[in-house]
Amino acid sequence: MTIEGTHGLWADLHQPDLQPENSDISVLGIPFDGLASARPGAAAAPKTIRAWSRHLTPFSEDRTDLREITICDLGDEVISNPPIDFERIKQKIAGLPNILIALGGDHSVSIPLLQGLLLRRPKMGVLWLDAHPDLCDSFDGSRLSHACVLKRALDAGLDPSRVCMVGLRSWEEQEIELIETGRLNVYTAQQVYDDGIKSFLPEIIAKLSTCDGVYVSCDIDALDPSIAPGTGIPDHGGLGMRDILTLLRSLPKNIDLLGLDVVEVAPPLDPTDSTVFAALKIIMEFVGVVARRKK
Ligand SMILES: [Mn+2]
Repeated sequence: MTIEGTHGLWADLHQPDLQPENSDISVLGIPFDGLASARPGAAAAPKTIRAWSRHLTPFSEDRTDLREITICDLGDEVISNPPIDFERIKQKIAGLPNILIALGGDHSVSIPLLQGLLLRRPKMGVLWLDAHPDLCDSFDGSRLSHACVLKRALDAGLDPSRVCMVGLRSWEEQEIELIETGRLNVYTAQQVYDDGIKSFLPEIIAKLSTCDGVYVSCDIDALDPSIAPGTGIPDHGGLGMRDILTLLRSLPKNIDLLGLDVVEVAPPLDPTDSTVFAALKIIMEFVGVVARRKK
């Protein structure tokens, strides 16, 4: 697919001569859906998300000029042998000098991202936006499945009390004990609907403020499927877009932002491309948060 844009890549924020060392944000695509348990399609996301990024303006909702920010798009990491390729990505992320925006892929691609960031920031916090906790030790015969992502991060040393999970609403039996007794901070989609995201912000911010950096992992299925239907396992009763944007916008300056991934966007499953635009909304408003901090 070729989409002619009215702007350049990443709404003009990408420039070809940039390196991670002299830019604010690095973008990395990981077009891989080989560890999704149902309905692949997320491998097509990086290409489609980038293509439509050329149609966005360089302003966030509150009219922050995003051109304060430079984005270095590093292109795609190809996965042909997950254990080997994940190790390479982990090392690359561990050495990254700026803020990461990663484009999945199924959620398994976040395994090396989280592991790599933990090498840099052992007391890292994670804001986990997802319908699912991904706490299975093994799933479908694989310990690298997209259902095992957070479990692998805990194994790598991520402190569960530094994890805030928002939007949860679907559980495997093997995950329930960790959810109920594992010191993770859980805010279900039902709680957010009943009490509003703002009622949980003070607690979430307090937890994340004790960390030496915060990473946001956003499975697009955190959103309700009426907003983002193009994903492998849609689960109804999900978050609204405003819930996620309010969360991102509320992260205070004293929280060092390490990056964001947006995963499980499956363009072939959504002929309207609404799911791709939902991903872009989250990405560009995250850029807005970074831009406001730079002022
Ligand atoms: Mn999920």
